[in-house]
Amino acid sequence: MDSLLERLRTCVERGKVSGKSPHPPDMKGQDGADELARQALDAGVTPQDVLSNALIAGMQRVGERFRNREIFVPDVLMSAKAMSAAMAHLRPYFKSDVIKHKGIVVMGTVAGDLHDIGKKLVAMIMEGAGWEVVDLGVDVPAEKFLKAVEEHPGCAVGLSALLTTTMVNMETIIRRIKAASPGTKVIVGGAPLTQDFASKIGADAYSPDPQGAVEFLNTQFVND
Ligand code: B1M
Repeated sequence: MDSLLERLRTCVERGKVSGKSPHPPDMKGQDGADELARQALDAGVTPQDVLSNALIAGMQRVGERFRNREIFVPDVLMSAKAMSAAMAHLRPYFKSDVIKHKGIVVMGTVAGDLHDIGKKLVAMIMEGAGWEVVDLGVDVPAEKFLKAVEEHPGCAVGLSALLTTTMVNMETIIRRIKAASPGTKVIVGGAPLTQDFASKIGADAYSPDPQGAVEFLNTQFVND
């Protein structure tokens, strides 16, 4: 069991997407993140363990190696692909059996920022908790959030940012959402954020993880 998770973590670290992918050359012919995630779940490993102990742990290592200039952007992209391939197997486990949705959350990675793995993960866990997520994607400007808020009255908004240079864009987006629709609650998250920063930019909530975002939604928005 542990060895399956270790192998899966290595696939994320090394960017080994599937058995068919030729990258990295020294892992050619071996199972990749796609197959190993399936095998781990079939062997009874919990989706949470797969997520925390293989996928997130692997990506954490990728971040460290990237920071130390041991690997470069193309390597990180392959790791992101491997992580996405594995996450596809987790999605059904996080699907909600709540028939009636609790409400709508408009989610997006803010303008200038292309990181979407964390945002997709948060969206998946929100959906699993019974929320309908309207995912606007990455590099989302204020105008697009405003349009979505107008189209989904009563929704909450979730903003994600992974760069210190883009987290500052959250402030403008929040200001414009609040000007157009003062009652709209905005949750922010992403690795460089802090509660202090979130409070300064006028966010209603900050969470370092998906669960905190869901807890906030549940306390604020469950209407019956
Ligand atoms: Co980039 N990148 N990247 N990158 N990248 C980081 C963020 C970095 C920390 C790496 C490093 O230097 N160690 C660094 C930022 C430094 C900084 O700003 N201080 C960095 C950099 C510099 C860059 C580029 C500028 C590199 C370059 O081009 N020279 C460039 C910027 C491109 C752009 O956005 N304009 C860039 C590009 C990329 C790739 C495209 C190659 C790829 C992204 C692919 C993709 O997302 N589809 C990538 C990746 C993969 C990373 C790292 C390695 C991993 C990010 C990730 O997916 N983590 C990252 C280093 C790291 O974080 N360790 C790094 C896994 C994910 C599950 O975690 O996203 O944190 P995370 O989400 C978490 C929480 O933050 C939270 O919950 C999630 C689950 O636990 N959360 C929320 C997130 N959003 C939330 C919202 C909420 C609540 C919680 O409520 C709404």
